[in-house]
Amino acid sequence: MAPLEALLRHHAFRVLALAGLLSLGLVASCSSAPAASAAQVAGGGPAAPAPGVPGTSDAKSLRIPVKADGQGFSPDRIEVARGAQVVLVFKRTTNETCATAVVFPALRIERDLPLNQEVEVALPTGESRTLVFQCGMGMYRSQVLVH
Ligand SMILES: [Cu+2]
Repeated sequence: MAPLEALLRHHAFRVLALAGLLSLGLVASCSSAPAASAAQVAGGGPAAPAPGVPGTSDAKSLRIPVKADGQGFSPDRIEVARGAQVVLVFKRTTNETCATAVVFPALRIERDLPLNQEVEVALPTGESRTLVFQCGMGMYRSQVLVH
């Protein structure tokens, strides 16, 4: 199957799935996400650092791995404490996804995600807000809650 064709099919499916969710009013519900994909990370608490990954950022920063694959980004919901030094470490693990880049619209950050390469994005956590990140076309959406 041609990659473009796969992408188009993927997006067509996502549109249908999103339309279905919208009609059910489930979009805003946490329970619509697979339980395993949600993560809560408290600043200063036991983090989930990627073992064996050489730290290129400040040792005190919280490094949160985010996987990009055929299901989109996981975890798709991340909570961090306001004021914490947070670095999201993205890694795309398959070509069977359109999440070949990650975009933070509110931050005007856009990064390519080369296959199997870690890409770090430091987050501003000075104010309480929800930071959405998504694939280049905005079909996969995840969020970071700063509070
Ligand atoms: Cu997409």
